[in-house]
Amino acid sequence: MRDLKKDDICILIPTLNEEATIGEVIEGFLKQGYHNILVIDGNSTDRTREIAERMGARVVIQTGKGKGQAINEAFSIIDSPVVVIVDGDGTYLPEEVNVLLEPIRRGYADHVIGNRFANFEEGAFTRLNLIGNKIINFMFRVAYGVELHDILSGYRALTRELYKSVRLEKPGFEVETELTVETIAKGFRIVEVPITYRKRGGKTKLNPFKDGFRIGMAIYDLLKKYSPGRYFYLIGLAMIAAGVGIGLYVVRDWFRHVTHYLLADLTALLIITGFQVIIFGTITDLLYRGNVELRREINAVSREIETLRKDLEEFKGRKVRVEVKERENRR
Ligand SMILES: Nc1nc2c(ncn2[C@@H]2O[C@H](COP(=O)(O)OP(=O)(O)OP(=O)(O)O)[C@@H](O)[C@H]2O)c(=O)[nH]1
Ligand SMILES: [Mg+2]
Repeated sequence: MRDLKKDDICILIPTLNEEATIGEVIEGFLKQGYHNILVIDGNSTDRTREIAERMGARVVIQTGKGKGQAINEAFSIIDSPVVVIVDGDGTYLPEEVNVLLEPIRRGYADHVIGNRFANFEEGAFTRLNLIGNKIINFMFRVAYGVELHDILSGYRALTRELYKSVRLEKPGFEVETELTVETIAKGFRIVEVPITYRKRGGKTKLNPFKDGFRIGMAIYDLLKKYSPGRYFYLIGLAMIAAGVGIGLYVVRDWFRHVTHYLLADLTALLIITGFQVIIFGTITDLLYRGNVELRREINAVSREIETLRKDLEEFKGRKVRVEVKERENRR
């Protein structure tokens, strides 16, 4: 997007009891020249909404519960060409918003994630959160085969084509995972840029065990939906591994002159079925990849059409101006 202006960008801040930091976050973005700010609040019981309104942000109370529901609802309200999502807890720097927007400005990304691991203050991650984040990112890379390192970051930028087409179904802290998976599955382009991560002001809303488990389950759940090939590979491999395990036991006892007929049958069954499931996975994977490839092509064509449309409008505008000038000169 060559001609992205600051008012074309909506700064979206989900909040739940962030009175300690929401003021400085909004002020930071105003200082950078971003005045289009939407705070979507989860019915805070402190002064969050009052402070946000006083600072000139638009404040909406979400109709449901959870960060995911809040962001989903905000996506239906917003219509700006680009949205920047940022937490209201003061952990991200408004000064770095331009770093985040650069790949979209240059036109090589539809979704930019701010990678917190590039530069984080001591104490910004608790030890548990750091380990949890690393495990989840590792799981994600293995499951989806995409080289991303901070899929749970709360600082990201998305284009309208993307945020209007993603389907978010999970209500809570799985939202970042879902956004990332939806982007990949729908053939949009995602990149990471290095950002700074600071220690939080106010109280955390995240339960590392409960939410960590939910995020792990979301990665698995979405895999079934969006990368079925890998899902079947895992099942097939597990069956073959079980078959080989039982088979080794059968063979060992056979050398000791004990024959397990039923277990031998089970070994064969598990290994053969395992291979069949893998073959089935390969076919599913081919279909899936073809689908994503097609979507990617469609997205590229849509972008091309949009650029041509803008060029045409510009050309028409110039032509009209020339004609008006010619008419004036004739008079
Ligand atoms: N609207 C809305 N916002 C929420 C809700 N839960 C959390 N948030 C906001 O979402 C942002 C992220 O929540 P955090 O508690 O900071 O979670 P986190 O960033 O993963 O974890 P820490 O910063 O390490 O505590 C914050 O701005 C919260 O106020 C919710 O139910 N509704
Ligand atoms: Mg936070």
